[in-house]
Amino acid sequence: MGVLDRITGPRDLRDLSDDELDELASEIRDFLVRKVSRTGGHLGPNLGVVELTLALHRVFDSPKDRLVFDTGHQAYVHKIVTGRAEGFDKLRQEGGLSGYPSQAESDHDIVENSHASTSLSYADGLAKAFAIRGEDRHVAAVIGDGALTGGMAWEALNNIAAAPDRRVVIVVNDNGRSYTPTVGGLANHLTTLRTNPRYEQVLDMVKRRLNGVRGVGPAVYDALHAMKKGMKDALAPQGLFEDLGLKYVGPIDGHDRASVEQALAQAKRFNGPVIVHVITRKGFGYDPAERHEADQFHSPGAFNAETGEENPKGQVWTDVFADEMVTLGAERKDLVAITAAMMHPVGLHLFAAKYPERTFDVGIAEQHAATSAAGLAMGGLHPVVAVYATFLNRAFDQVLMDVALHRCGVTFVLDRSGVTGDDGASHNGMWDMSILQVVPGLRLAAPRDATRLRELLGEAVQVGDAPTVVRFPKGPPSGDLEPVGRAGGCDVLVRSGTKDVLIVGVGSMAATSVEVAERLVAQGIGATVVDPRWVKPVDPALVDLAREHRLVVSVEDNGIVGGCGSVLLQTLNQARVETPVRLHGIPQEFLDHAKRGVILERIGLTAQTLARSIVEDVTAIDAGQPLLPVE
Ligand SMILES: Cc1ncc(C[n+]2csc(CCOP(=O)(O)OP(=O)(O)O)c2C)c(N)n1
Repeated sequence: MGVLDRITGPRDLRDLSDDELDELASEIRDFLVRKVSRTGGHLGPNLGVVELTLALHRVFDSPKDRLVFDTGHQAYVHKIVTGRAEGFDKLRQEGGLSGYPSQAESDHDIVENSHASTSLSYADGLAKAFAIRGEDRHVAAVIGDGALTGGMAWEALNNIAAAPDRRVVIVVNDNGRSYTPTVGGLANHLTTLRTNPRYEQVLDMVKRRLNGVRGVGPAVYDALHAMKKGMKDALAPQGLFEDLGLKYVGPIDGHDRASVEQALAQAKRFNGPVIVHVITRKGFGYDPAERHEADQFHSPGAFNAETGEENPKGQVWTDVFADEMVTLGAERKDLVAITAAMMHPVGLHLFAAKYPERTFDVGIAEQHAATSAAGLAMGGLHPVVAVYATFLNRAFDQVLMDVALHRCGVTFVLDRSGVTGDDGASHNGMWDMSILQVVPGLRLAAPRDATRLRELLGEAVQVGDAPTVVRFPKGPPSGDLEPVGRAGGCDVLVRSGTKDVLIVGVGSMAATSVEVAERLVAQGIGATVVDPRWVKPVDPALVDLAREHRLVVSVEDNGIVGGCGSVLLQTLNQARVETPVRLHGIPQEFLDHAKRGVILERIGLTAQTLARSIVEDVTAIDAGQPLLPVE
């Protein structure tokens, strides 16, 4: 029986000897590699925080004290020591453990939103609440150097620092990387802290040397001491944190558990806001991860645990975008690319390799990315901002007021739109087509296949006086679907039989809609399928087509509220088109994690379920009855 088998909760960690704790750390690393190799998941970040997490749970008394993990992708070790090791067989799968903290799973989890840079704000609020309620509880927030580049983290620091009695321990888990190395002034500052000799040591050395010179030394030392702050800044400019009024402890070797524990205990005793700067290595202890240049196994799919080789994926949407950006970059010298700390995941690495001077990694700063893009556009360039769809939510006001109001030609490329699945509620890209509908002048394209992605991206970057958006899902595109005709700017994909049903298939749902049509036609129902290509603004051709059919059906991989279908319905209403309209999309809920296909099945976005529902609607229309309500 290993040490890990004896751990049922954090209390069990308290009685372990140093040797047992070392053994436990090693068992946890083996466990992580073994389990994540089968399911895929956030490996590198978790291998880096094994000692840190053990130390946190030995110093703080969770769940009385609150541990908040920023982003939450590095909470696997926390899950293991809080009694959830068995759940790792079904990590990120339907009914299994979430890849992030989850209130439903454990009292030890509180913050489960995996959008970055929020932990310090939650911690600030929790500490205020404990103080007002007179509860003797501490809060420790773990934030990576990547998440610390996000604006919200600095808004929180500004507040936390203003309350010297607020009991918040901020652990900066500094591994120098987001996916790729963290960039920017803050990253440079952390590097300086990391690599410079600690100023106390240097001061000691100066003191020893000067005191050795009789008559001169002490006076000079006193003068020096008076200038301590200036001296300190010159040697190791940690002024950044201290000038904010935050106590700084560090840098600490994050793989030396005893040192981390000592620093955390000291910080806890301080009873005020303290930054504990811990240096860790992403992927620590697993050679293939440590050597993995692109992202040190930040979030691999399933892989061979012996060799570290990832299972082959085939071409995904991101690859098509990556390739097309290089082509467009050659044609358009004014094209610039922006990533918010996700160069490889959004596919800008190829463009960056070719045009480094035209590529900007702005850190985990989607808001800044959008407004900075507006500035670039005002300066005469055409920026392409590539982010995951769900993270654009952060920058809604910037898209609306800074880009659209100023009529800036900026193209937003939204990868991982629609149902993404494995990463749970916060990662589904199901909000963009609703929130962006309200932005005046914005044009939004949803390509159905690889050829249309290239085509629509090319069209988008031609628009110089308004924001454009191109959104596509996770995974591989379906094979190219050639049109049989054109209606306005829409591609007609199927025109079969009488004009009974008009199906408007948005983006990846176009392929599903074609399958639906085949099923309808097999049952003697005539069907037309169109892919609008540009879903915003609504193409007037759709209004004419809707008028000619007996039922209009929209199918989209986006929240049903305020999405494309809903705007189409509104447009038809305003045009006084009386054809009944049925909307299909993602129910407006926070969807639990599971594979994309499983979720699409569950929410009825499959050809079989859609066809069944349409047949029911057509039957009702034939019988002169109203359409049945949605279940
Ligand atoms: C708002 C937002 N943008 C982007 C991401 C995607 N993302 C997840 S983890 C990560 C890097 C985090 O780096 P860091 O905080 O240093 O943690 P590490 O993985 O290095 O431990 C990014 C960019 C996110 N979760 N939230």
